[in-house]
Amino acid sequence: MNIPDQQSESARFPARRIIIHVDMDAFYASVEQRDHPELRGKPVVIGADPEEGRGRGVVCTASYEARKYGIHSAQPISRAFRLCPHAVFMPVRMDHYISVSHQLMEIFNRYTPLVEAVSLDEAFLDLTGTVRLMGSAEETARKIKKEILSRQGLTASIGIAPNKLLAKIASDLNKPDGFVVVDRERIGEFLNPLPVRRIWGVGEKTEEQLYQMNIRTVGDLSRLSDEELKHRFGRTGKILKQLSRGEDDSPVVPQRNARSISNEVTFKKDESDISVCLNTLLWLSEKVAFRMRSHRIKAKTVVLKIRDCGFNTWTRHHTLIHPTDAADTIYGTVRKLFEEKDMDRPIRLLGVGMTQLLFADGGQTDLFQDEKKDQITRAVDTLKNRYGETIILKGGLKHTE
Ligand code: TTP
Ligand code: MG
Repeated sequence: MNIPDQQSESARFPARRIIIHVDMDAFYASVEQRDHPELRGKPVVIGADPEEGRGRGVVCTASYEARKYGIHSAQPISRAFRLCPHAVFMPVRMDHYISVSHQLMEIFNRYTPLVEAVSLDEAFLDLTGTVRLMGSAEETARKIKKEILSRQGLTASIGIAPNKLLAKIASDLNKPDGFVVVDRERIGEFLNPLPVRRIWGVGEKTEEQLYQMNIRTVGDLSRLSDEELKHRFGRTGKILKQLSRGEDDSPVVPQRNARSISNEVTFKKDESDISVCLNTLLWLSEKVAFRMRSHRIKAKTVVLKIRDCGFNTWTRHHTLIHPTDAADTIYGTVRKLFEEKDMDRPIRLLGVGMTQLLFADGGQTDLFQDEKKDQITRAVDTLKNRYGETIILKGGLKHTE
């Protein structure tokens, strides 16, 4: 093993950025509990109709009370029903959640123009430039949390850190209603004890490999020698090391500067249930559409990405006559593309994206702008290509039954 790098942490994080990651707690379920006070404190499951245990389709989310029974996102609804038949099962009111999301994003935008909506209930905010005007980032983050509660009656978990990677890990650490600050001088102290799984890109398979090497924590990983990492993981080893040291210089990109918008998920176990796949495509379409609408963007080209269990990857495009930001149009198109593909092997990954972005006000984004693909995106892509694991979603689509 290598002796840990002696370079001081502030030297490794030179640009003093302050990023926060806000993630709403049990989002759809919390909105329902807010709107229906009689549901507060009760197990609430949002998703497909359980039909007394015979229902097809999946759980979108579950209140924290329901999670105690083992219910979680992307679980077959029939399984959720078996786990807790007395839970309150409710359908998805997507339009409603979208309008709540827009109001949340409005709150964020009042604090900084650098807001990157990652999904309906999640955003990165770059607060670096706001300190002089608004006081410490911690104060600002607390104000945001308070404002979300007072205006929307909802709780959020927030992570504050010198970069996106650490902010995202932090927001997830103390859910629900979490507030975790990562001190730039104590990044090692923060990261080292965490299970290695907390690192972006480390999914079940990499975790297994690392366990075999007796690597359990992020600290263990960061102490592995470069040679060993290279030997075991090839080029990805270097990236793993950077991530394990909490290094990430990717910027917070407001959607207006993006060239395409996409969301994807990797199933924890390869999926052959078509209804689960279609449900996931619907959810991904909703996410993409939401991101477009919140930034007043429309787009013409719909992209479907599929990876099967053998790591064969296909992308299929369809260009619409009119630009859209409507989830049902996007879903209708990807669904068709999906059905045309005739999959004969279980699916590992699904992605939905839109390219040829147009601003709703008529302007076109600079599609050819030579925007350097940021380091973390490359890192995560490389890991995904190599290991195909759950990366985007902290909880991932857990098909563990
Ligand atoms: P998440 O932020 O992953 O989950 P959450 O907000 O419900 O719970 P928490 O963050 O406290 O762990 O997703 C946000 C919303 O996206 C969620 O409320 C429902 C929806 N969703 C799906 O529809 N399908 C899924 O598989 C997942 C993971 C989320
Ligand atoms: Mg959430």
